[in-house]
Amino acid sequence: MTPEQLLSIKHVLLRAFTVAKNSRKDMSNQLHKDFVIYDTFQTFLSYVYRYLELWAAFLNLDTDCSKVVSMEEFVKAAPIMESWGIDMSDPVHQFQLANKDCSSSGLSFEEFCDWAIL
Ligand SMILES: [Ca+2]
Repeated sequence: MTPEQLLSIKHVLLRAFTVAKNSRKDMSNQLHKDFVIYDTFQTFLSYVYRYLELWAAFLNLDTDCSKVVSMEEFVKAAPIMESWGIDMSDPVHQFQLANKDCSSSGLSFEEFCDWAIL
């Protein structure tokens, strides 16, 4: 992982922030809708950790550094994902499940996270 890749975690933090602030059940207070507050901060930190792991995994799959994982990259990395405990007996099917917008270019980080977390 290059230093530039490590510095490009803004979207990781934004995703963790969004999930954490939306995890609060009581949304009657506007403060709870817009901010991570004391009781959601631990959730935020756990999501930062989880999404950083996913970001590192995504970068390993994105071998041409295009910020999307193509089907070719995805299929080629099937043994790696199998070692993570994911059933990759049909990698093309898994790619199709993850590629929610059916983009021909490949999987975005968000699509990869949604697929990996399910
Ligand atoms: Ca790529």
